[in-house]
Amino acid sequence: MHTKPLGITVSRHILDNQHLHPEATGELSSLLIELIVAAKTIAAEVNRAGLADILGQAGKTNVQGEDVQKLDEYANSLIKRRMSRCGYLCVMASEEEADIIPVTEGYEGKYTLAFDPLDGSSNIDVNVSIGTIFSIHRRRSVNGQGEETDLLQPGRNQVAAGYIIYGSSTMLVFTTGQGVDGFTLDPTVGEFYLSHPDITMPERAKYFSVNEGNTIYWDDRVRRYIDYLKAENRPTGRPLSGRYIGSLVADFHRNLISGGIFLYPSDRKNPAKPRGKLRLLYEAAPLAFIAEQAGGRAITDDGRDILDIEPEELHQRVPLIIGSKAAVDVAARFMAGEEPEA
Ligand code: AHM
Ligand code: MG
Repeated sequence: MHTKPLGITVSRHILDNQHLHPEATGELSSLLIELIVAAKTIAAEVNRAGLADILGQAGKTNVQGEDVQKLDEYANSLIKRRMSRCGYLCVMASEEEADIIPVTEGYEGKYTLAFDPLDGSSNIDVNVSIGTIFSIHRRRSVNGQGEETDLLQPGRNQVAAGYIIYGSSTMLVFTTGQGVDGFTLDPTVGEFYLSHPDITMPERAKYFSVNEGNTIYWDDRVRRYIDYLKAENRPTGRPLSGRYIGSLVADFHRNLISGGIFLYPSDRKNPAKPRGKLRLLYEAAPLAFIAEQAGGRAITDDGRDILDIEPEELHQRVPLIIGSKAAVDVAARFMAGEEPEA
C-alpha cells in the first residue's frame, strides 16, 4: 500500500498522488497548488487582522494612507485575481458575488471553482476561527468561457473539495475522492506539511453543534432529535456535549477530527422558503464530499444526501445535517418521523 509520509509538503503529496487518478493530466494538481498559494496569502492577512484594526478600519485609510479592505472582501478579490489567470478554470462563483465570475480571456481551462472566501463572517472581528471553503467540478460545456450550468452540478460530481481553517494554526483539509488528508501550515516557512493523513471521522458523535437560539423556529422533528441527543443513555453515548462556534468550517473540523454532528436545519425565520441558511454549492456540498470520504454522512432535513441534490441556483440554500455516520443515521430517522426506542 502507498504510505503517506508525515511531514511531506502539500505540493509533493499532490504530485505523489496523481497516479491514483489514471486519467490525470496534472491540471487538477496545478489548480490545487495555485489555490493553496491564495490560501497562504489569506492566512497571512488573517493573522494581521487585529493589526489592521489598529492601523485603520475597513472602508477607511490606515495611518500609511492605504485603503483598508474588509477581510472577506480581501479574500474574495485575492482568490478571484489569482485563479482567473491560472489557466485551469473556465468560470467561478463566490459567496461574495451575485453572478458567475468569468476567467481572464485566453486562460480558460476545464474546471470550475465555487468558493466561500471567508466563512464565519460574524467571527472575523472577535478572533474566532474562520475558514475558506472550495469546490471543484469538471466543466460541462466544451470550451471557451464557462457558464452557470457548469457550476450547477450535484456535489457527487466534485473532483476535489476542501477548506482552510484559520485557527490556532492554519490547516488545509481536502479530498480528490481518494480519502481526506490534512496539512498544517508552518508560517515561518510558508509551507503546508502533511499532519493528518487519511482522516476518518469517528463513527460515533461526541459533540453536537447547532444554534440552539433558533429552537423556537425549528419544527418538532428537529427539536425532538436535539432533546434525544441531550437525554441520558450511556450505552449510546448520550448525552452528547454541545459545541457551537458559529463558523461552519471550525464546527465541521472539530467534528471531523473528534466525532460529532452539525445541524443547520430549515427554520421558520424565512417562512416563504424554509430552506436553512447555508449554501449548497460552496458550503454544504464540499463539506459533504469530505464527510463521505472520511466515512461520515451529510443529508438535508428531508433525508436526501446532500451530494445528490441537483442545484438550481448559484446561491441556493440547503438545510444541512452533517457529521459522524451513526449520528446522522439516527437524525435521518427522526427527520423521517421515526424515533428510536432508546
Ligand atoms: P456567513 O457565510 O455569512 O459567514 O454565514 C455562514 C455561517 C456559518 O459559518 C455558520 O455555520 C453559520 O453561518 C452560523 O449561523 P448562525 O449565526 O445563524 O448560527
Ligand atoms: Mg459562508
